[in-house]
Amino acid sequence: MNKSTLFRKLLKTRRPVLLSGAHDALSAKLTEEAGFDAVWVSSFGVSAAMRLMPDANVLTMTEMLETAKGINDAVGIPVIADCDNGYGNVHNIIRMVREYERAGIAGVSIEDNPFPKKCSLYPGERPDLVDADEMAGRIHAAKQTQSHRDFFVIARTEALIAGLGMDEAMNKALKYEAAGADAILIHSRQKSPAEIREFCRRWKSAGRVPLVAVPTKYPGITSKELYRTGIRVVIFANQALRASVSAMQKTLKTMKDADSVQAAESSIAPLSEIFRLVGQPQLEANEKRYLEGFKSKRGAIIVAAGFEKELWPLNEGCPKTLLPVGGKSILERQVHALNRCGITDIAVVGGHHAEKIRLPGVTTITNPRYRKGGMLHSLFCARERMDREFVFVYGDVLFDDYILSKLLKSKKDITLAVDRFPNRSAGSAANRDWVTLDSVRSNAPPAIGALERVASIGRHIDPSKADGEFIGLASFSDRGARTLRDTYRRLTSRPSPKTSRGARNFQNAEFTDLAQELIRRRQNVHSLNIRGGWIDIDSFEDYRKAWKRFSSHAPA
Ligand code: SPV
Ligand code: MG
Repeated sequence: MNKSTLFRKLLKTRRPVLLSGAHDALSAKLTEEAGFDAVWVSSFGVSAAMRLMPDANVLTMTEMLETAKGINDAVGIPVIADCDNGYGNVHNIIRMVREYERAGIAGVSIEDNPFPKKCSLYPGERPDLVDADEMAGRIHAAKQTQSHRDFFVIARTEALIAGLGMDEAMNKALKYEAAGADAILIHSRQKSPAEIREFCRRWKSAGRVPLVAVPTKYPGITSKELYRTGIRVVIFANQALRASVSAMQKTLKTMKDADSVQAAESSIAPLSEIFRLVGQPQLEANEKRYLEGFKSKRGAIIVAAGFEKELWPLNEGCPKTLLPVGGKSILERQVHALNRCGITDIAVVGGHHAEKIRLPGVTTITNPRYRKGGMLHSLFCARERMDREFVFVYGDVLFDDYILSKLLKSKKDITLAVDRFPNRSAGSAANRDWVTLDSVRSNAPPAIGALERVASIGRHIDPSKADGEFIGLASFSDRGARTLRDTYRRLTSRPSPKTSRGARNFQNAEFTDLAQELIRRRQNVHSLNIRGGWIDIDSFEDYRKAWKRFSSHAPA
């Protein structure tokens, strides 16, 4: 419900509507929690607390409005803003009403002080008020400007404080009512509520709109007593501010005297209370809902365990994946590429000099059997990370981002990046992961970016008959990961099982042996067709090529 409407509903109850002054969002929240009906944005309090300024129109309307907005946003109850004299003449009031209403403030109070004003409670202050017609013009302007019919405009008269007497106070109030005021705030600084009672008595027969009072100077009276004399709205304007000053002074002295915070601990709000007030539990909930929920849950496993004699002595003291290529190691380039595609949960399975693999944000898993087992065993050293979708990367392959981002978009359960235009003569053709595809029947050129079913994979394939080469980059959906795990478990739990082709058993197998076994078991394995944009480093010649490529290109 609109807060102005809510405020008007409060006025229909048979009890005083009780407001307490707030100077910031926190004090407003405490006001609401204490059970007050609405918040009074006190010009006295905001000037003092927000800027350490006297209540004398020193703060601008914008500063007051900013605070009122913060207050209004912090609470569900209506907020009535003390807008002093309206910050100028009617032009200022027109803008002010527009801005305050737009901010969701339920109503404003405008007083008949001139601009600039001084707080009427200051000692010796005897304001010269603007004449009643000018003030009536302010109220009329405010009422004409509001867009919601329930926006609430309180006309406040300082006539009693200015010493103009009861008759003049009554005349002014009636004029403001005639100009459209929704309520009259009759202010007094006498020590007794006598003049307020007298005003109420007269108003009963002369006025129609509700009366508002601020019993700062006659504090002995309760809001219920005021209600019985004819006041509908009671404002406890600055007591909360003053309480906070006393509490801070006392605590600061205690801590300073004791030279420790311990002495204050028992008399101050626990940290948990501040956490609660600012909604810290909601912060955690939001984080789970909006941040973690949208973070890529996909992890990556980089297998970099092997020792390749072809590269000796380059890899004598470090794993191949740490060899620098154009200023960054192969592994760093891989990790950065994964990060750029939103994958931050990365594990590297190391073997040969695994202790050297230390990269921020990357978990190192060691395969102590790296000399005996094949690549597959190394991959399954990270089986704990295969309980959800993941990307699998050979530790010696560098690839362009486009390949990875296309692979991540694949909706297939198991997708292998396959170069459809491999250089069949380069390097040792026998040690490469050749692929044949189901669909390749015609002479039509391969569709780059397309997904096709893999018919067979492995080193056993005749390079001249291969449709492409697996580049060492694969993605698995949740289901694909489950299939991979289950199949591996079944194969390795049998005594010395044979792979479909070649490898002595699955303990020593290559990744492609398991992929081939999946195909044999009629599981779908797909290729993502690519053309170039990658390089694997198996020899000095590859390493030299990689250097050439990455010292003249933008980093991969
Ligand atoms: C305020 O709180 O700013 C008021 C009320 O205007 S009083 O200070 O009591 O005048
Ligand atoms: Mg004020």
